Amino acid sequence: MITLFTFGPSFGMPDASPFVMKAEVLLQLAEVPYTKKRADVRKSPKGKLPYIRDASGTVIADSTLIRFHLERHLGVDFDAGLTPSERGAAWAFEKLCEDHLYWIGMSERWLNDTNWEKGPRHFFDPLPVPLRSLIASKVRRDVRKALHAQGIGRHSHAEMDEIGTRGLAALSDFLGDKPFLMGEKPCGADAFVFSSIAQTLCDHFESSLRDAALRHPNLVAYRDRGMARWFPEFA
Ligand SMILES: N[C@@H](CCC(=O)N[C@@H](CS)C(=O)NCC(=O)O)C(=O)O
Repeated sequence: MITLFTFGPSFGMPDASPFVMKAEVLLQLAEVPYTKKRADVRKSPKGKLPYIRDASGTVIADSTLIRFHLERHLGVDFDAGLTPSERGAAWAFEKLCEDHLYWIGMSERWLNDTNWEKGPRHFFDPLPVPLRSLIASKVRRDVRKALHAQGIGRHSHAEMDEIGTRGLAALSDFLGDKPFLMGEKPCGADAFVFSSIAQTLCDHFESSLRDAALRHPNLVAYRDRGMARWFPEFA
C-alpha cells in the first residue's frame, strides 16, 4: 500500500497544498490503494510535501516524480488516448499553473496581511508560545524570499493580477465546455490544473486571482466536477 504524506486539510480544502492534492488525484487516477499520513515538512526528503512511500519502502518526493514513478512502476499512462499535440498542451497547461497561478496564490496568501492572519499564521499554532511568532515570522520571510527568487514576487499587485488573469483566461478558453482539460476523461495534467483552480477559488481568502477565476463559470464548474469526483467530502 502506498502512503501519501500530506499537510492535511486546511481552509476548507482537502489539503493546504495543491501539490499534495495533485498527488492524491494521480493516485486515484492510477487506481492504486493508498493511505494518507500527516507529515512534518521538515522531515520530508526534499523539505517539501508531498512525498510517498510505496509498498517496497521506496520514498519518492515531488508530485511530478511521483507521477513518473507511478507511470514507470505501475505501467499507468495518465494521458492514454491523447495525441502527441494534446500531451504537449496538457503538460504546458500544468506548467502554467505551477509557474504562475501557484506563486501568485502564494503571494496572496502569505504576504497579504489579512490572509496571513486568518491563514498561514495558523500553521504555527501547535508551537509553544515563545517560539510561535518567531518561527512564523521567519517562515513568512523565507516565503517572501522564495517569491522574489522565483520572480513573481518582484511584480506589483497589478502586474501579478494581469499575469494571473491571462493564465486563467487561457485555461478557461482551452477548457471550453469540455468536462476535463482534454475531453471527457481526466488526463495527468487535470490533477494539478484542477488542484490549482480549486485553491484559487478557495473562499477563505480575499484574492483578486479568485475574483478573476469567478468570472469564468466553466472554471468554477470544472472545480466542482473535480471536487465531487476526487474529494466528495469537500464538494
Ligand atoms: N515541486 C514540488 C513542489 C511542492 C511544494 O512546493 N510544496 C510546498 C507546499 S505547496 C511545500 O512543501 N513547502 C514547504 C517549504 O517550502 O518549506 C512538487 O511538485 O511536489
